[in-house]
Amino acid sequence: MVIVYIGLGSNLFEPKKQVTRAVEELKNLPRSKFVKASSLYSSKPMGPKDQPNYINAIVAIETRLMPIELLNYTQEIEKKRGRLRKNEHWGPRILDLDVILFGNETINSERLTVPHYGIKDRKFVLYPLLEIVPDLQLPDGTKLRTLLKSS
Ligand code: A4P
Ligand code: MG
Repeated sequence: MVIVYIGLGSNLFEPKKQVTRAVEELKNLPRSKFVKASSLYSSKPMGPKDQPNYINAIVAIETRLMPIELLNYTQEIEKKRGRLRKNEHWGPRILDLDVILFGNETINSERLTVPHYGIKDRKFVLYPLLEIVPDLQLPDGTKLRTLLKSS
C-alpha cells in the first residue's frame, strides 16, 4: 500500500457540501483504505479575484491503485459533480480533486505531475496537510514545516 494525499477544492454550489460529499466518495475507492481527512479550510481565491472564496481540504488514503488509475477515479468523481472542464485558468469550480502526493514518487507523464506543481506555494494545501501529517517530507526532502515558515 502507498499513502497518497488528495487535495479537494470547491467554490461553487455550496462548497462545504461539495467537499464533504467528495470526502465520502473517496472513502469508497477500490483497493484503498481511507486514513483521514483534514478539517475544511476557507480561503480567498488564488487567481482571478472575481469569484467566491474556496473551501479546501486534504484526504490521506492508502491504496494499491496505480497513479493513473487513481486519477481516473478522481476525475470520475469530479465529472459526477458536474465539473466543467475548459473553464478559464484558475477559474471557479464545483469540485477540483488534485493528486498532491503519491507516496514518495515523482511522476511527470502527460496526464499526471506529482508532486502537484502548486504544492509549495499554496497555503490552502500546506495548512490542511500540516493538520493531518505535521512531519511530512516531500520526495525531494523538503520539510512541510520549512515550506510554511518561508511562505
Ligand atoms: N494533472 C496533472 N497532474 C495532476 C495532478 N497531480 N492531479 C492533469 C490532478 N490532475 C493532474 O486538470 C487539468 C489536467 O491536469 C487533468 O486533466 C490532469 O490530467 P484540471 O483539474 O482540469 O485543471 P485545473 O485544476 O483547472 O487547472 P490548474 O491550473 O491545475 O488549477 P489548480 O491549480 O487546480 O487551481 N484558490 C483557492 N483559495 N483554493 C483553490 O483550491 N484552486 C484553483 C485551481 C484556483 N484558485 C484557488 C483554488
Ligand atoms: Mg485540478
